[in-house]
Amino acid sequence: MKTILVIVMCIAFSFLFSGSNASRVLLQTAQDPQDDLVQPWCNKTSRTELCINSIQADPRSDLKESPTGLTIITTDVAKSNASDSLTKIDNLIKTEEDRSILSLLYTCQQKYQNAFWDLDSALSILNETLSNVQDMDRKQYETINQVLAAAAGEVDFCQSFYEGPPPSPLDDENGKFLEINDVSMQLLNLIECNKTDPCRDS
Ligand SMILES: *[C@@H]1O[C@H](CO)[C@@H](O)[C@H](O)[C@H]1NC(C)=O
Ligand SMILES: *[C@@H]1O[C@H](CO)[C@@H](O)[C@H](O)[C@H]1NC(C)=O
Ligand SMILES: *[C@@H]1O[C@H](CO)[C@@H](O)[C@H](O)[C@H]1NC(C)=O
Ligand SMILES: CC(=O)N[C@H]1CO[C@H](CO)[C@@H](O)[C@@H]1O
Repeated sequence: MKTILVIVMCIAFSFLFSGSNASRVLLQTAQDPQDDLVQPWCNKTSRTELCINSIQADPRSDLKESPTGLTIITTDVAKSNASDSLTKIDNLIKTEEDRSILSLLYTCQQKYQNAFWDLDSALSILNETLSNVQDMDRKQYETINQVLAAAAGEVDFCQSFYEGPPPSPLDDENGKFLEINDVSMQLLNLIECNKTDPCRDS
């Protein structure tokens, strides 16, 4: 329905601007070439919907022109998730009185801080490979893969530290973080290994 409307509008415009370049520009915009990458790459991951939704919510269209750019976006989402979790932990620590939950919160605070810095270093290498317009080399791939896995390990630790009952106040955050971080790892593996699992050869 939306597509039809856009097409009708474009036809209307091309009559108005016939002979000029304006109609051609409008028709190109209507096709939204960015989605050409988002759909097929996210489709290769096991979390297609989360991948597409996270990337589409990001306004930086220049990053959607390469699979490395897509990985930067999902890594940024995970980073801001970690940051949100840290804010939540800070607030909970102020009022929590149960000692075992306090202990969980202090542990997870440390873990999320580490995860945050892990993602930051992943982002700086991803950004480097993006701006050099060169293929990611194997060493860069290995490093990014390691720091993303390390970030997952931190949050895994936070999740398994405390079994409850009651459930950990960070259950939801941990789950969401691990899911979006998993999308970044799958995209990274797809870029370098053409599969969602890490490449271990050579
Ligand atoms: C997504 O993948 C499925 C198979 O897993 C395929 O049937 C479908 O056409 C793909 N869609 C896009 C938009 O690539
Ligand atoms: C990414 O690289 C560009 C160009 O080299 C640079 O201007 C930008 O500050 C970098 N961004 C981050 C987050 O590192
Ligand atoms: C990537 O893997 C798919 C199957 O998973 C295969 O069809 C395709 O040819 C591979 N591409 C390259 C460049 O190896
Ligand atoms: C705090 C939190 O979990 N924020 C977001 C984390 O990322 C997901 C998407 O993966 C969002 O839906 C959450 O709101």
